[in-house]
Amino acid sequence: MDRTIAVIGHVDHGKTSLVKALTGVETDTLKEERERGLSIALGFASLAMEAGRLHFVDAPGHADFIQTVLMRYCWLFLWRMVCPLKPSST
Ligand SMILES: Nc1nc2c(ncn2[C@@H]2O[C@H](COP(=O)(O)OP(=O)(O)OP(=O)(O)O)[C@@H](O)[C@H]2O)c(=O)[nH]1
Ligand SMILES: [Mg+2]
Repeated sequence: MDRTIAVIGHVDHGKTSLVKALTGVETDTLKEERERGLSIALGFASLAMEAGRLHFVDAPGHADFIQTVLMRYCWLFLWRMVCPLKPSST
């Protein structure tokens, strides 16, 4: 079964580095993120496990981006709520 883990924490505390160490994926993909060494947008990565995939949502930690984080997490939460309600194909 797939699981999603939100990686949230204080700015510059190693969230993106942790996700990269676990998955090999650099989630800071924007030019501005690389230039500043600071996450600006949500980043996504996943890891294949025996029991399914672990998905990581890497959030920016800087206070200036908290609104972006909350908005995007709300959308992700709603999406997770709505998708299981899709009618079956039978
Ligand atoms: N010494 C040390 N430095 C680390 C470690 N993990 C990350 N860093 C360094 O800390 C800095 C910030 O790492 P990031 O992974 O970008 O931190 P972040 O929490 O994703 O930062 P934001 O997304 O901007 O909040 C980088 O320069 C990393 O190289 C660690 O375990 N030890
Ligand atoms: Mg980061």
